[in-house]
Amino acid sequence: MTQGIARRDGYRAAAAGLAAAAFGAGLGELSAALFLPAASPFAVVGGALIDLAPSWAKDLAIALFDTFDKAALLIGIAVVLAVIAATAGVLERRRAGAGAVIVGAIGVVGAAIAMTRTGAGAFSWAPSAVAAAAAIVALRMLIRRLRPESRLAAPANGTADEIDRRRFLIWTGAAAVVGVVALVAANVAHGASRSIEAVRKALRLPVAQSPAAPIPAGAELDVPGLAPVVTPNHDFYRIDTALVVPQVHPADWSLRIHGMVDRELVITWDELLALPMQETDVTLACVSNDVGGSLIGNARWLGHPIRELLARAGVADDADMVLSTSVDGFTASTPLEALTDGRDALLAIGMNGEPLPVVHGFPVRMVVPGLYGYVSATKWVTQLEVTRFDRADAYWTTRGWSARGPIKLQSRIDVPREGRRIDRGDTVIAGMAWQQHVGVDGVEVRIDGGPWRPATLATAISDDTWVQWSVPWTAEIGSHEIECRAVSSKGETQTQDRAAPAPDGAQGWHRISVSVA
Ligand SMILES: Nc1nc2c(c(=O)[nH]1)N[C@H]1C(S)=C(S)[C@@H](COP(=O)(O)O)O[C@H]1N2
Ligand SMILES: [Mo]
Repeated sequence: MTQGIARRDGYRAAAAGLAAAAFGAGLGELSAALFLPAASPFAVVGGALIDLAPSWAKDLAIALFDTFDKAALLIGIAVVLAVIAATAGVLERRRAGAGAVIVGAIGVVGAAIAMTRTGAGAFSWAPSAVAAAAAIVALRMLIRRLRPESRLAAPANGTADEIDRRRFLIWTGAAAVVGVVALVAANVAHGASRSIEAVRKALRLPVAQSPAAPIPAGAELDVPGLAPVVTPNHDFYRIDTALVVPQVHPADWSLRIHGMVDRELVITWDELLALPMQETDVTLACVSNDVGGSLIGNARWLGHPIRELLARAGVADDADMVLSTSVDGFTASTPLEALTDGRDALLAIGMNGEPLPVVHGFPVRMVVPGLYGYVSATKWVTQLEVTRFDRADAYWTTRGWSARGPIKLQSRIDVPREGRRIDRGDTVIAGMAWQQHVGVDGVEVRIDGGPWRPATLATAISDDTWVQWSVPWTAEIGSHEIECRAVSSKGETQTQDRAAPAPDGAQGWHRISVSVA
């Protein structure tokens, strides 16, 4: 009998731990959402984990969860917290204060991490402290009702015991409900900070002084299943380390250009808008994009050439790199040459005719043709430091990726889809090819290791964009392997040698299997 009660009380203690944790997490998140959005305990811990995670873990997360990698991370944190909270509940029942110490330690860790994050303020520790304090109070209050002493003190009849347990359940349930409601409210409050979205929507972009030519008529082959040559903003891949998307008000935004320059420069949003704007089509690709992958997209960007700003600041002769910094601490190392050699490297404010979407860097980001995003496409950019590769390292460089990231020649088969069953007879094979700022001269396709056949290239928008290609195929019954390879404008043929994305981009031929029936 006593044993049974003990076991049941063990479960109840674990439940109390969970409820106390929900209560604390809810109040902590709510206080953050209302007063210090950037100091949300979940966000700071998640952000720190992202920054600390080795590259293979990041690759694995992208491979497993794709763009749900961030949701998966938050769920992971919640599960770990739940296990710790349940344990704290059990220990607190055995010994008053034991569970509270564990909860307090978690709070201290959260507060310490919050203080070390980029942009931390004097009170960034506070939401974690609120969370821990609330959880400790709830835990102690709930567990006290389970403690053997209090049970012995109660009259040894079942009715009193029943009432006690019922009260315990009510209070535990109440703590859990308050916690969950607070978490939901925190999310809603956070959503309200989408006021930045409202600011964005109300913005009118300036007219380009040098507009891009219309997309050439022959750029789009109109093959069903083939990626469109201009990627709509809502379909554009998103890669960044930001667990909470930075909400930067244009009025608060400025860009500081400093380092090895003759004169420091600070540009405000209004000053930027007053500068001549240029429109240009650039295909952006992620270095993590595997052969055949989809972490690539093409957009029409509107912005001011970065070389003009660098010229105004006056760059030292021995500088060879620009370290750009985002408001959230992300950094990228861009070879100075790529910003000054005349290519369309932009400080961009527009994407496909709209202000930059918030997830794509609103209000201002960099776009540099010919380089992978991690060394060039800093979103929410606020600083350009002119420096040298032997003096500074960027975010991914310190994590084992190459300091410079020129884009490799690549091609991809979109149609038919890998593993698809298709009907025999006349059909079409189609895909995309790219090597930004070099350009693609041709694509070849072969089936079942046979002879290479030239594909028809669509009209390229420019050397800075990807290009579609297609080739007719009379599919015969059976299973077939299709491969493609591109030839660049420099006459280079895409290498067959396979390489994984790390450290400087994937390479090798895209090969798919289809069965024809
Ligand atoms: N602030 C910030 N900018 C960033 C990143 C980031 O993590 N933080 N990731 C870079 C990487 S790795 C890529 S591939 C591109 C992706 O840009 P997109 O999300 O607009 O497609 O942004 C770059 N700019
Ligand atoms: Mo990337």
